[in-house]
Amino acid sequence: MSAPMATRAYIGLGGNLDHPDARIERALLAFDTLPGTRLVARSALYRTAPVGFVDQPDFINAVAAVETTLAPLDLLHALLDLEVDAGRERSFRNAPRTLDLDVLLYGDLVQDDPQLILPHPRMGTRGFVLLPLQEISPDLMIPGLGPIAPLAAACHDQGVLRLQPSAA
Ligand code: PH2
Ligand code: MG
Ligand code: MG
Repeated sequence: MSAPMATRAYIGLGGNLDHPDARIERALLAFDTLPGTRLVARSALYRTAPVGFVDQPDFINAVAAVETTLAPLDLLHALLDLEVDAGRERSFRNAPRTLDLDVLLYGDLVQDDPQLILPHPRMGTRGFVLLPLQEISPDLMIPGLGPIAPLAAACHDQGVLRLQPSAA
């Protein structure tokens, strides 16, 4: 029997409460434990100024690429389960959080499903997404938005700092 087709999906990781750097590293390892899913690339960690609700601590952000046979909504729900495992509580929009896992892209899929809009509707202007995404996929074409390079170049004043990997 042939293996089911895998799709490359990009996932944004972020958090700003209770050791977000360790939580992000743990989530990256957990992607390999999801059914039909393996991590194929990850960015460095970035320290980023909060966007939206600004009166909160800086975030740690990263972006990962996975190959997955999960359908888009199944991937979303698996990620939401990992958020719950990490102690995520939802109080208000853009509130501080332990771990946020967003499906940014699922192959070339463009969809308006209110449960999961793809590409992620705010990714085209957010340096905390675009700069780590460009690190792992510099030639990426974002459906509906075009090449990543000019979008990322427009975000260099957003307070996004690439952190050096710490020595083990
Ligand atoms: N996530 C948000 C809103 N604002 N700002 C930064 N720097 N990083 C985030 O991950 C982030 C944010 C909503 O999910
Ligand atoms: Mg988010
Ligand atoms: Mg989210």
